[in-house]
Amino acid sequence: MKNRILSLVLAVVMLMSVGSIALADELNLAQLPLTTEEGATVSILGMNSWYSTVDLTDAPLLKELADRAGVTIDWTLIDPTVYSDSVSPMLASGKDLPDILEMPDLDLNMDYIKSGMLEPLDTHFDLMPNYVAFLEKNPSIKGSLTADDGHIYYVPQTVVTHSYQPVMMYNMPWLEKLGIEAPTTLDAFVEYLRAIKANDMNGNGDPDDEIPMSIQSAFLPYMFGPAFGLDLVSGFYADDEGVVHYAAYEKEAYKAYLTFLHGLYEEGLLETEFTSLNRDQITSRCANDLTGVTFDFSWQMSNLYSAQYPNYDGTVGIIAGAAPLSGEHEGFYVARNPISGVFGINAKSTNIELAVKFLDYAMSEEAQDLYVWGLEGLTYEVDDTGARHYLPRCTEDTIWYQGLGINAPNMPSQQSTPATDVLLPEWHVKNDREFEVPFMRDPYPTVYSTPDEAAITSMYLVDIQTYVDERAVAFICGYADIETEFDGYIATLEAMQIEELLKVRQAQYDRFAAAL
Ligand SMILES: [Ca+2]
Ligand SMILES: [Ca+2]
Repeated sequence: MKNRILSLVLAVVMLMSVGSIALADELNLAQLPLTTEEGATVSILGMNSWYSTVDLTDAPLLKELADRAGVTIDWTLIDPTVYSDSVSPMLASGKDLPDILEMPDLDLNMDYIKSGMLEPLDTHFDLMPNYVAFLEKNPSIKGSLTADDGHIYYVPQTVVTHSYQPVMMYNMPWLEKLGIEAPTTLDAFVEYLRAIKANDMNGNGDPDDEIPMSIQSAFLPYMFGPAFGLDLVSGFYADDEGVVHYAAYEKEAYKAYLTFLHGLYEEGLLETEFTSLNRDQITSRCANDLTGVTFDFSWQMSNLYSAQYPNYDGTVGIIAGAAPLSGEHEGFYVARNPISGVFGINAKSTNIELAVKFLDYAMSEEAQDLYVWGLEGLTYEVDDTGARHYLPRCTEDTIWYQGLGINAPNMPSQQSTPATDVLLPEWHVKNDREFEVPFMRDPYPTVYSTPDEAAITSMYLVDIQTYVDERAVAFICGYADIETEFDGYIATLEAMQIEELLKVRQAQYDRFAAAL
């Protein structure tokens, strides 16, 4: 399930790979150029473009960035699809590494940090005004990036967290036909599914060809967990008092969640083959007007699902988002953690000061503006009201556009909501602000593990997750009986050392909270 979610997230990151927007006249904290030394060079190890036919070595926007900084960049760029496999051995050998390193992962077990290969950036914060300002504006990112020794070793690349995340999506014409609003409670939701079953919603004369609900099984926890007060997406989560829980080990609430889903399954409202349903099948159901509700990354509602309907004209959503479902608990959506990548500085570099300054400049508002918008006249124009518009070539000539270095996968670029908005129809943007963003709740944060914590986690967590996933399907489908076997399930989790893991997560959460 984890891998599935990860690949979904990745797909969306790629679709939405747009960085932060900024006003051109925003205060620029870096003193430019960063150096007046002739021939100054900064070497960088980073990801090349996600487009296999694009090489970012001479990308004009990144060249522009380097020119303003007064440096030449010596790139080592590697295909993102093999980045981890290629870079990990290079980092392990530690020989002849560039000054700035885009890491192969978030280093959550601090393997690279503890190896001593990275310069502690906070010891250079007097040279990093842009990054210091960023951390002040983003305390939870600061909390995530503060290692257990109190130092900060990385600069982040970030993604949008609260907009365009996984949400409920309804067949709006069907709701209208039934004369009802989008359900906001579990009870009203079940009534909606029953009405679909009972009626010929698509008007083809067959009352039985509709499939009430089309949900990929990985999204069931997103969709129904919150109504029971559970963040099953994060798995571990902290309550308002800062106490960490494991959602699938919440005796009352998780049992109620499973009982509800088993009821849907028994009534034929959750389809028999729900574990194998995929996005292509859901898309095809939309094309044939066969289904009443789905749950997916918001991104899909306009460009994928609504677009399947012949009468969709881009102005009104056919498959459109709505508020989350509430039960005994107020519904919410689970947002995403912001950090998608990290950059560090090679502690053995002979060029640390300039590398620090350049990495800081690469985080500046000015640099972010360049990654997102490019340059006036090249990628965008400004209208009479001062608003920016991308030039037609940006959407017509993808390879040229990507080749500019837009959204910079090899830089600490910050994805932003406004820059994503411009790629979506107006109704979808409104939908996001009205029905999606207000209900987002932060997931369990990204937190470093100490080596001891990492050892405990790797010893127990995978087995626990596998067991939980397998039992969830068994309880929902009725292969296991909730009334007689749920207590045994809880006892098994205890035997699998769930309490030890909770202690680890609690200690990590406490460090995160203290670093805020
Ligand atoms: Ca029907
Ligand atoms: Ca029908």
